[in-house]
Amino acid sequence: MIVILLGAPGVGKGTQAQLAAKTHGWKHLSTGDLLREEVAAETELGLQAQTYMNRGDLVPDEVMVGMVAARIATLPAEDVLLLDGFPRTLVQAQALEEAAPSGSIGLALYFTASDDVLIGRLLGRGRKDDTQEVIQHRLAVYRETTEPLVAFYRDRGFLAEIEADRPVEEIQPDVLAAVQGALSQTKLA
Ligand code: B4P
Repeated sequence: MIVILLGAPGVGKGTQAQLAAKTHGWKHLSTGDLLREEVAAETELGLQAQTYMNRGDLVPDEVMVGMVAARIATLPAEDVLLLDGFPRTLVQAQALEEAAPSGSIGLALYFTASDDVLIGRLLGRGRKDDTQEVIQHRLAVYRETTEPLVAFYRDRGFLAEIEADRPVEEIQPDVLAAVQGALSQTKLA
């Protein structure tokens, strides 16, 4: 089953996904991490992506779809894959529906926190793309381009909302409960 992690930059998608994957033996695919690996290896894709990431813009859809599609097409039915940072646009969401094994998208976890919390966390994280100006831009891009996916997945009956302005270890049980709930639904179907 594919579990999509949705939410603003800095809401803690990566933090929750890493911990949950380690604890429960789930798979974790982070498009941000994949891009940062490409940047570190100075590949052609990485050099292209870096310009977008440093500005706080999204990397073009065709690059991202190419990166994810091949990795999910062969997902065994019994595996749980936490898809962290993808999709971020409607085009990516539609491409995911085409590339994913039939019926495998089972849940979209939507993490929420106020802008003040997000900005504080990102400034604290201190990554290269975490400057005040870039953060403001990333939040604006998120509101305009990614947030509409909340309604997209709510309409499909996949959405579970998680209040993320809480300690990491308080959020984890909610992640587990939502995944287990979705898994039991897919077994009933
Ligand atoms: P990502 O790497 O996906 O990063 P993110 O959304 O900024 O952060 P996340 O929500 O995972 O927060 P984190 O756990 O780190 O994206 C980076 C860039 O890559 C994008 O801007 C874009 O350019 C590009 N990109 C990636 N995917 C793309 C796509 N599909 N299409 C186009 N472009 C794409 O947590 C943040 C901080 O908060 C950490 O310091 C953490 O320790 C702290 N924290 C987390 N949870 C906390 C909690 N509960 N309490 C206190 N602190 C917490």
